Amino acid sequence: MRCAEEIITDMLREGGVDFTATLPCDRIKGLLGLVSRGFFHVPLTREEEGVGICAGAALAGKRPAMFIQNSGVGNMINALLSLTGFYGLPLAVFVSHRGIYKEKIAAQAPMGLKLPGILKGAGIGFTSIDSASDLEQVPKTLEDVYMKNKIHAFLLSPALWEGMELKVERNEGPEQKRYGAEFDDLGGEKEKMGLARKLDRYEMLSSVWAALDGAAVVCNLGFPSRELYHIGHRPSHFYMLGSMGMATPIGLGIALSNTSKKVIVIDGDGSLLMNPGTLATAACLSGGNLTIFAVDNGAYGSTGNQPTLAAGCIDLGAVARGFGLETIKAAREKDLIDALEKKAKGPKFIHALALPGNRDVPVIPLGHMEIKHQVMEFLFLRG
Ligand SMILES: Cc1ncc(C[n+]2csc(CCOP(=O)(O)OP(=O)(O)O)c2C)c(N)n1
Repeated sequence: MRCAEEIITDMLREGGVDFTATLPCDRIKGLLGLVSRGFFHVPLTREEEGVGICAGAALAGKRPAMFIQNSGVGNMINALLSLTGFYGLPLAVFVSHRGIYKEKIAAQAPMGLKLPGILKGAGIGFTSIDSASDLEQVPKTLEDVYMKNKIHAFLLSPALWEGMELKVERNEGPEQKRYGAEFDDLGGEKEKMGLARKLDRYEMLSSVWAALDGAAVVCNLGFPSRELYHIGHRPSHFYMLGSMGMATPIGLGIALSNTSKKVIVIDGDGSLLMNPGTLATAACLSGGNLTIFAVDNGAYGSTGNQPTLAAGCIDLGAVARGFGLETIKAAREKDLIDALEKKAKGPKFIHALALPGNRDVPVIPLGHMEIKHQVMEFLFLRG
């Protein structure tokens, strides 16, 4: 029996799709692997960017399709309406519909449950795909998208994949391409300078955990927060449960509002690339109480280690320096701790070079309101 991922990719091929753009979700990593290997593929930094790229591709005569998580639809609405829809360009959007079926992450529910209403309100057509038999609707709808220049979203329920597991490695992400010369390609020098990647995120967070004491810590969503909680909870930790790209903005907001506390943001390369403009705001507005600890593992770790553009093409440290942030590159335990403890006049960006990989730790047992209240109590403490 062909699995759902293979059926979909066959339908794409038959429907003439020749341009794909993806931003990963854990629940469609099998599909993403097939798409990135089988079609012209653009790995995105932000879903909204994909709308623009696909609009350009459609102008150039392509049949574009996007593959994203439903949270990303929230990042796309304006561009979908004022660009794709307005100019009458075709776009098929395959959406991993989270928060509706056997969902472990509560923060997926708000967008997941409201998504059909949001699409309806925006006048965007959609088809809910809950089982293999629903896939029969895809070919005709795809034809409509490209022949009648429509936007259409296919909402892929996690129920679809049940019992139809991809037979090839299910966890296989998109092809591990190298996107250009590796920025830190210093040969043997890298080792001597202590910039060779030796620690994964869990090892890195364990190494610096003690140095986070006393600071308000905003931690990136997914495995970074789960791992930090597992290493050791403090009431000063704001664990993000959703809202990718918001770690540094949240930390910046705290740092601007409470200058008596040190604020440390544990961000990720994928999340920073989704919202790099926040580094400009941080560099220009914040003071020495803000530190951005950017765990650069070159991957969307939490969704299956699909490579980000930081895996060889983008030097995040150089980006941060370009915006005017004091930047320190580090990979070894001692250097990471020294970097955190180093006094700085302005905001500091620690480019923490890590290996990809997640530790299989459980989801955080605290409720979101409990997390909020603990952090607020910590922030209102004097001294
Ligand atoms: C808008 C949006 N798009 C996609 C996702 C799915 N998602 C959750 S975590 C994550 C990866 C984050 O990668 P990175 O910031 O590099 O951190 P890492 O997990 O590698 O430490 C993705 C793509 C999401 N939650 N929100």
